[in-house]
Amino acid sequence: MSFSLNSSKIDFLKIKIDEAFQDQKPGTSGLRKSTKQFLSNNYLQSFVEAIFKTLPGVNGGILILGGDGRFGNKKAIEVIIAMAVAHGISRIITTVDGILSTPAASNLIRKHKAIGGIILSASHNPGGQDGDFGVKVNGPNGGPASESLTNEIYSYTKHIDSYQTINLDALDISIPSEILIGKTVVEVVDGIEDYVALMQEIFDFEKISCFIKNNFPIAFDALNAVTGPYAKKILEDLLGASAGTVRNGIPLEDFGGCHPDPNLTYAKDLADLLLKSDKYSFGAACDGDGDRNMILGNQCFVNPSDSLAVLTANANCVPAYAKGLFGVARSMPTSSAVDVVAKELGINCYETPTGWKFFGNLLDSEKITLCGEESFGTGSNHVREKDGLWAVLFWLQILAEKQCSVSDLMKEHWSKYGRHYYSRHDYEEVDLEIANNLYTNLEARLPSLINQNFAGIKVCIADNFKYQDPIDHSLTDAQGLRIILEDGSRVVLRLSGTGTKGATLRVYLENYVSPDGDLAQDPQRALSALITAIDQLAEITKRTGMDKPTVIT
Ligand code: VG1
Ligand code: CO
Repeated sequence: MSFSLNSSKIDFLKIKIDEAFQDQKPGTSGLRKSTKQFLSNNYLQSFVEAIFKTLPGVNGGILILGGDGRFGNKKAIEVIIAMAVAHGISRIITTVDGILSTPAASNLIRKHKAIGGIILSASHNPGGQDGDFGVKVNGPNGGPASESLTNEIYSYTKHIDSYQTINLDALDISIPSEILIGKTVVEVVDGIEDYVALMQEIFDFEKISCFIKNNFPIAFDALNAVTGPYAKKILEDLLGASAGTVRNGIPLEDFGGCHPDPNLTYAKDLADLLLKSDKYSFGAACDGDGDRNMILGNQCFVNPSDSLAVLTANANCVPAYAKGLFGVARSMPTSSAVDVVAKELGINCYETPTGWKFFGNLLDSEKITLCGEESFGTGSNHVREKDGLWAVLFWLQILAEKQCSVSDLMKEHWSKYGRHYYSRHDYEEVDLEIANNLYTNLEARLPSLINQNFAGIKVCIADNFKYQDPIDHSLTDAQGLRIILEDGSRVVLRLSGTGTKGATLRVYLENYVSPDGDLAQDPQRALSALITAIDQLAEITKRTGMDKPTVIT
């Protein structure tokens, strides 16, 4: 269907911004603030103006636009369409009802050779009027904007005083259509189809389908966020999982009050189903915008760092990766479980700072095929974002190929490669000043730790992680405090770049046990000496007043 608006009706407007718009530096993954802040003082418009003034190729270019359906999604789409028209974008591709997961957006950017995309999401942060909103900017490779583009956007926001837009009536984006506004075409596409087709190119759907239909019951929790419609199509309609497999499958503006973060704390209902009952053999959940995944088996939680290692070790089970992998990469705080597998496979393993944008150059230059982060993110060169449902299908494909359970696969993996006991302790909503002091105090003490004992073992490295991109040689520093011990165990401490209330302090703990050691310990017990040592050294309990973390993964 095609609708046309009379272009003579268009008034181009230059709106003055009254209030200074400063300090809007996007964090690890775009700009995230409270929904209320985004609604105030042309806040969204100011940031979008900075994007359109900075992103290369805006005049005459193609832009992908959509979001995770949270409160403000549709309104923001209208605001951005009006501004995109005023800035001379030739084609805006958005989706029915504006529903578009982050990996699906990445795919559309690549498929349509767009100049980039704007994804409206605060990812795993809660939504609704009292929750958070966010704007992620992706570049032409489909991945999160590079450090340099992010810095340029930030610089522009510092002196912005007006934005350009047009008067635009409410648009109907509830069905696929083409709408002409002046010289700009707004194309509304089904956001699900292209993504599903991509998954069908990568995996053997028939094999997965036979496997799950043969007494392998699965449960998927979309947490009332963006993956519901994708998961229903893939798991229930195409793979034949029983109706009701997808829980909380309709995207809601406030995610039904859920915190759409797939971990043991915020996806507890699903975790209980898998860990406390024998009803299901496999369970998975994704986050608000569909790029994260949590994998569970019956009585078995898969640590995300282990997940990356298992995918790497078994990539030959998946048609798209059967010919081998270029290499792999993990973010620095992610455990070294994948390093051991890469070594065995004879491929390179890269260590990058936290955030998917650091994988972009490695993927583009075919240095790596798979990559992942400890924060429930795994992905491959099929797009330039982490991809939750892709990881779910990858796991199901491996299990179908090997005809085994999740816990059997984990046991087999550890008995071959050894086990990297791993945990992340998050302290949320810490007073900003307290958190900053704790961090700088620890950083100042790092040099004196070298060759000293920490948890009874000698410290080899104690520093703040720096990274030089192997492709463009750009330098990124201050990416997290590391204490690495002689036996390879380590503690990492970072301050989050995605929280919106106070500071979030993340403590990452890792300890390796070789195949002949005790592989069946409780991770918190296996890591207890490191937990105590870092608490004493960094004075976490004393300074924050919190006697335990908010979230333990
Ligand atoms: C967190 C994770 C990081 C991830 C980022 C974006 O960042 O730790 O690994 O890349 O979120 O994920 P931070 O700075 O809060 O630790 V998503 O799903 O929010 O796009
Ligand atoms: Co996300």
